[in-house]
Amino acid sequence: MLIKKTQSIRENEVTSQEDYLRRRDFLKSSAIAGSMAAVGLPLLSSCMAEQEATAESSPSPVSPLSNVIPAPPQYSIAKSKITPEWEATHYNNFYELGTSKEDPARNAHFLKTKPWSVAIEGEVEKPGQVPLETLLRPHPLEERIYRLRCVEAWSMVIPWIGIPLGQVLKQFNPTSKARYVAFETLYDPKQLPGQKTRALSWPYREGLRIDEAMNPLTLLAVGMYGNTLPGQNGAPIRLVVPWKYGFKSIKSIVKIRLQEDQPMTSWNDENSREYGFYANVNPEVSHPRWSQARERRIGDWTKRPTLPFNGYADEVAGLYAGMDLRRSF
Ligand SMILES: Nc1nc2c(c(=O)[nH]1)N[C@H]1C(S)=C(S)[C@@H](COP(=O)(O)O)O[C@H]1N2
Ligand SMILES: [Mo]
Repeated sequence: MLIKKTQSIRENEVTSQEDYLRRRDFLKSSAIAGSMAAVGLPLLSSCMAEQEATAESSPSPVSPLSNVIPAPPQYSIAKSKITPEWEATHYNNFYELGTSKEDPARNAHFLKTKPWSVAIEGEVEKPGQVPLETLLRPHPLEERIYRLRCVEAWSMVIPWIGIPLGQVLKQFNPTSKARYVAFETLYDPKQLPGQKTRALSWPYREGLRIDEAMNPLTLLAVGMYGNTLPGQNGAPIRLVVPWKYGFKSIKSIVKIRLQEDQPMTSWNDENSREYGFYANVNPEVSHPRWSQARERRIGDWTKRPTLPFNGYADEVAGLYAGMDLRRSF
């Protein structure tokens, strides 16, 4: 039942990041005129099928998180409005684990998340390679129920568990030159077999301005629905920036670099006309290939209007005072 529903949503979707890549790769491979050297999605499915045969296909285990501070009232929501856990963990974008929505859950078992450490580099007084447990230890875990709006015009409501990114960054004493924060996903094609293809330039990279990073809404999530993150959702630690399109919320982070210059980011590098550095949810700025005025909440049958800053304007609109949000999209 649920599977059927998810698939029908997918068919009705606007042309997505996924379709864009498929089309781009089709163009690439036809340019190579039948050569088997064509890179991209066909290759991805065959190399994954090969691995599938040898690896055991149990889902990556999650464990319950305790002592979590419940979501404050402004981020609480009626339980019935939360996206069913099954949907949030089986309809994913994580191109390192495949480019269809079903691939990440299927391939998550390749990703090993213990041990895990995160490098904190650049404009900080106390840089270091920090084991995940050490990074988390000083901070209480908090629940935050946030809307997630993908640039492909679908959305969910997800109860995350994590720590505000700002609290974590402060531990390392950022210098006055720290104007931006750059993030990187793990690069290891054995664990993230999608990296054997050129779907994007790896590792996946994202970035925020320092004030965006310090905003209390910005979360480093380590769990969802009361448990640790499943691999497909970016285990063991990922970013959640609820007022921006989903692609800013980078998964499976191994490096955080504070720096003076605006960082290069994967989707912006892939196609800067379609995916901006800021990527604030904005119903008034269309994607070049579709409108962003409405969205399909996963599980709903009808579309709903998309809200400016995904409904978080009171908290974040001030960060962009004086900026032209059509040009800096
Ligand atoms: N490393 C990495 N992070 C990523 C992606 C990805 O492909 N790779 N996809 C992004 C996109 S497009 C979205 S919408 C969200 C989806 O998060 P979810 O699958 O947990 O809902 O993850 C983002 N983070
Ligand atoms: Mo997305």
